[in-house]
Amino acid sequence: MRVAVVGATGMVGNVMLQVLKERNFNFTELYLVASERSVGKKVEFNGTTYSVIGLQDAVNLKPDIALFSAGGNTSLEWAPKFAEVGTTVIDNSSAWRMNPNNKLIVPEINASELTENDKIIANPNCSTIQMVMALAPLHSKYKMKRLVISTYQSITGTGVKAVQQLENEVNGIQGETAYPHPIHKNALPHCDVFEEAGYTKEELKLTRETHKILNDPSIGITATAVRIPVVGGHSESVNIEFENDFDLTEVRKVLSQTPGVIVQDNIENNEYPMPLSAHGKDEVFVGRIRRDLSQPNSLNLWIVSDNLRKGAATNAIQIAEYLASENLIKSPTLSV
Ligand code: 2RA
Repeated sequence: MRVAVVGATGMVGNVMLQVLKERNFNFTELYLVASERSVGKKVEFNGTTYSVIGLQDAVNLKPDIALFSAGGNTSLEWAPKFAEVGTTVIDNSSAWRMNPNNKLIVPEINASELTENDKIIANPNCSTIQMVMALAPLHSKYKMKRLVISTYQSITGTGVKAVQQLENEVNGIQGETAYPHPIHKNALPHCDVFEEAGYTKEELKLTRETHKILNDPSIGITATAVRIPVVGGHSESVNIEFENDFDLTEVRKVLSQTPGVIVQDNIENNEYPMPLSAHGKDEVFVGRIRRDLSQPNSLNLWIVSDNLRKGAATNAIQIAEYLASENLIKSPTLSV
């Protein structure tokens, strides 16, 4: 299996390489791909020194799979070029997520939708992935009617510039900024850009992507996405109103039995999910499981996960693993 990592020098690209190694992903060739300014850069990976190549060279090599995390514009321009030569693209940007011709996949939920004809597959937004991982099994059992979501998102979701801004502010250094305000000792209700009706793109992603992944546009969803000065992962407070009542013990059991989800909920011992403990792990952690006493059939959850791993790199690689295990990757014909 010939694999290209497009955006290999970026934050998610680096985590993709780490996860490929951890999961012993079975590749015969690995191509590290980045923008022209990084071409030729040497990258050490798993005991081998790789030289970063450009996008057109990568297309010409016709990899079986291209894992993209290079921004929406690069995906829009280059994913079709890879697909044209027969490469299967798994894209971490928002470029293809809401396109009706492209699948939006969290393997534990809807990998079965995939066929060998899917050549550009969208990886959902990190805050969506961790939320639907916990909500999908509950939706199947109790049918969700409405969600009220508040997120508390890691600055790593914005990228290196944001991490640098926080470091500079902590150390009292003036420097480039990723946010319109200080992030140190602060909370910004502003993730991505403002769009319609006063919602940010991040908040609308939670609504639109959840509808697509669960294939149920009837669920009422409203979100407030907040950026906070942490680096370990995204946290989410989710209030769920179900069509039907539920048993709290059964809710815990359903979550505990969901692959990829770990229940951390023992308030007597101050045990609940936190970004610090979720950092570097692939699971989605759920705690503070409790009934909403203000209205019937309603539940509160606290959901935490490493946004660079299950929220991005690991989910994308799990899609690739599924495609490989189901023989859904038609290798491009290489010119002899
Ligand atoms: C963020 N989910 O956290 C978005 C993109 N990674 O900024």
